[in-house]
Amino acid sequence: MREQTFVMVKPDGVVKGLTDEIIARIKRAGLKIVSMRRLKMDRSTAEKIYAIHRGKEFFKRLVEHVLLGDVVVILVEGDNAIARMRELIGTTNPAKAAKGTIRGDFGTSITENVIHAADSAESAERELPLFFSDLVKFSA
Ligand SMILES: Nc1nc2c(ncn2[C@@H]2O[C@H](COP(=O)(O)OP(=O)(O)OP(=O)(O)O)[C@@H](O)[C@H]2O)c(=O)[nH]1
Ligand SMILES: [Mg+2]
Repeated sequence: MREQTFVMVKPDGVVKGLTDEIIARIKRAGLKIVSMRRLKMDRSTAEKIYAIHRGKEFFKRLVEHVLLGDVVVILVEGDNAIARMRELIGTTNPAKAAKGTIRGDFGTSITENVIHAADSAESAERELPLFFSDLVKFSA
């Protein structure tokens, strides 16, 4: 099924210069970069992206991390784009993520894990309009 998903290179990934490598991996997987831009996240948007984690012990650390520097937000489209992006990024904790995944190759800690990708269609539909409201099409 053709899907759109939301991907974000976190500040640690941007600072390490990983954006080009991440874009290359997404394209090599046959997925399309519909739009992307570099920006400084504001607190309210960061808290919306991670609203599901509000109240957890790591919530503040997580939000502070994405506010540390520029992020790169990306609208990715393609067949099964949501699940395929989750495969490309690897599991949350880089120490447990497989080699060959973005987090497995470049992540340094569970907070500095380089990249975010929406984990479901519901998350993608909630997260994409925060940045790409003019481009998002949900056809189901
Ligand atoms: N310090 C800390 N951070 C955590 C922990 N669990 C999750 N996080 C951070 O919170 C983010 C969101 O957590 P999840 O949504 O459960 O993990 P995820 O879907 O693999 O990661 P995202 O794509 O960033 O949403 C993770 O990417 C981590 O940076 C934890 O136990 N400790
Ligand atoms: Mg998540």
